[in-house]
Amino acid sequence: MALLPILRFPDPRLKKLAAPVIKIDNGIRRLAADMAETMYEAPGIGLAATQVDVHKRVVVVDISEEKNDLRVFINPELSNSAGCSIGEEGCLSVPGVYDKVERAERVTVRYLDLDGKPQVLEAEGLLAVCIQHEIDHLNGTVFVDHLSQLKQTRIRSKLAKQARVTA
Ligand code: GNR
Ligand code: NI
Repeated sequence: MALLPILRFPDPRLKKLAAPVIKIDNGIRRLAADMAETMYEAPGIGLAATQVDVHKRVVVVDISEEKNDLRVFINPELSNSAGCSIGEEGCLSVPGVYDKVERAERVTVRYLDLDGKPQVLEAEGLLAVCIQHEIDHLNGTVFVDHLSQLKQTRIRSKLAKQARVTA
């Protein structure tokens, strides 16, 4: 197992479109395990492969309090969404920034599990939000992209300042 470095906004690599996984081999299983370790250590409730500079459609999520309910989504797709809810989001690639984003309230997600078996999940609440946030990453979108241009400019300067202090 290994901790992977997480890309920080506005790194242009966060804008890459991730490619579907064609074969679930040991490399993909290793990637999912390393992503889970990285997510738990951060700590966060989700992580997309894009954030660790691997441009493949792999996501890990664990929204449980006890951190004992790891979900791995390979090639996740929203097949249905309903309702709308606005909630505060954060992102491991945009540390220290939290803002409201509008999302579907309920989603149906189709994906492959680590055995390559097709699965369907109906999600709502935080799980639904997290899955939408992670699929956005696979498509090169960060939650900041949903905010106004003014907020995006402020976030860029806040992160640039942070980077100078930590350098
Ligand atoms: O840890 C995370 N928390 C979170 C809170 C509200 C909405 C979305 C998230 S996902 C985030 C981890 C992350 O950056 N995943 O890409
Ligand atoms: Ni994120």
